[in-house]
Amino acid sequence: MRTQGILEKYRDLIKLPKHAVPLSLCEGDTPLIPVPALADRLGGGFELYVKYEGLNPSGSFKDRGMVAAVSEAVGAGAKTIICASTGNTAASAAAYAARAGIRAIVLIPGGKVARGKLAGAAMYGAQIIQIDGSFDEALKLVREITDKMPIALVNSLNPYRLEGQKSGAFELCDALGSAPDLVCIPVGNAGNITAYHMGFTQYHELKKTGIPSFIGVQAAGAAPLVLGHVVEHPETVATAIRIGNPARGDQALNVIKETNGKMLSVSDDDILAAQKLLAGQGIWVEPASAAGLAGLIAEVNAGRDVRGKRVVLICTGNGLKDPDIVQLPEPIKVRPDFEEVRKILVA
Ligand code: AN7
Repeated sequence: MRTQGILEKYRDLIKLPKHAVPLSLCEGDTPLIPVPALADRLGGGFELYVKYEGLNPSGSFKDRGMVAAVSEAVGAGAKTIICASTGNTAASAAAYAARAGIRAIVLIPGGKVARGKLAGAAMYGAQIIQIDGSFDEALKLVREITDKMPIALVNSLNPYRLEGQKSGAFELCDALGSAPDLVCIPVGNAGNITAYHMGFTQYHELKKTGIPSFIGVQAAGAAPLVLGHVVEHPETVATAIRIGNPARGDQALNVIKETNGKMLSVSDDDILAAQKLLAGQGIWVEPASAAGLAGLIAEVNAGRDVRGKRVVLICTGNGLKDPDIVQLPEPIKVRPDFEEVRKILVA
């Protein structure tokens, strides 16, 4: 049973100021699930794992960084935190603000925020403000607000977000005995890929665990880091990564360069197909979280040799976050009668 969170578990490795307060929803320590059937579909001969981050307390990877950011903010005296969000950051900020007894304000882009995320933010008690604009505009606004008002910013521009987030890399090294060879990760605002690289680098300096290559994956309609320019009107079914001007884009590109990795984009159809493949293994993730697998498939199809390697897909958010993406079949309706149901089962 998990009885402590990442701040306690990795207290010697996560660098927070002295004023940071204890805070935990027992986040982290998420499953690393082997998916050999998917590896076989890709030609086999390698190890493939899903790091199932959707099993964090608020249902996404964001909890790792958020617990650190809120711990620091509260210790510094903050009574209110704010973030711009495509949904998961909002739910996570709201959860940890509730836990710490402070106020959370979340700015979301107009439309297209998945219902499970908004429901979470509302349930945890955050004030939700929808702006008539994009995530990128919301983030700009949040920067201005936190410059001018006594409100703490908890987007991943906040360095403590990365401090907590890097714990995912520690867990991978602990579980596998050393770093995997390749990490496939969806990229939106680029905080997560930056943090994982920080984590692997820190662990390697301490324990010689190695540093993996990174495949960063964006949605084709929101792929500024692949295109090399800001995308004014990002569009993708993977609304979590509907971001046209990533705050940590340059750092993400550095990670790719340093680790001999690749930043690529995949179509919405490929993302949804990858989501179905994962669900076929019993692992239901939200669309953005399937982008890593879609990217790996694209790379293997393009000739990347992964034989003999250990590959990890970072599946960032739970499928329950975005129920509306699922096309529900019309249920078959019957009277509660054995014969009627039997006829359907043998048809
Ligand atoms: C499921 O919640 O940006 O590259 O505001 O929710 O670190 O931004 C979400 C991002 C991947 C991309 N997968 O991570 C937000 C937000 C899921 C996400 C990403 C997000 P970053």
